[in-house]
Amino acid sequence: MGSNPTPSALKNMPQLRNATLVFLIKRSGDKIDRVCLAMKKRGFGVNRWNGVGGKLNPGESIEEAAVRETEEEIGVRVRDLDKRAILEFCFPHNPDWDQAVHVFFAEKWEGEPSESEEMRPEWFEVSELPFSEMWPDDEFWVPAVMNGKLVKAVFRFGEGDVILDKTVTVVDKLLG
Ligand code: 6U4
Repeated sequence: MGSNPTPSALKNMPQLRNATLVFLIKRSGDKIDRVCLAMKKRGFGVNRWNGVGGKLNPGESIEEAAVRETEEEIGVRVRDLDKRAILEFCFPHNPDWDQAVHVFFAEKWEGEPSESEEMRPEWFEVSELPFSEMWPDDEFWVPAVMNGKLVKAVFRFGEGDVILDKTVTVVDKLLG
């Protein structure tokens, strides 16, 4: 009895809610040289520069949510989405915040990034990203993604968004 703990351990694994994160990018030749970040004006991640995105609506695919959130938050309609990372964020002190974030580049869009009630967009040189005003995990995966790598990562946060532990892996393929 109780010799194999795996099934109950698996049963207790939380199903992470999906969320999206989209970076509009501009290239110079092959290299990304500019990226659009947006200052979060309210709610989760307030006062941080971030990509745009958010939670899925019922029945929506991850890609549909990425397109909708980008339009709602900075007023542009993206025409392409290229998945570059899957990040799992866990907050043991507040599991309601746990999420799997699907990160995309967009290189084609209609409209110009413009401010909404939720976000204020701005273009940054990739060499001058404002990491001290971004989520603290960003410095551990954003540079690799901007260099063309595909990344899978898991971050566990404590109170005050302190990183308790992390695993960041460059992968050949992103599944899921
Ligand atoms: P509401 O305000 O309910 O409409 P919504 O825009 O759907 O919210 P929100 O604001 O919870 O969703 O979205 C969270 C956003 O923050 C997503 O784009 C993912 C991103 N995000 C969450 N944790 C992050 C982290 N640790 N590092 C990071 N981005 C993170 O770079």
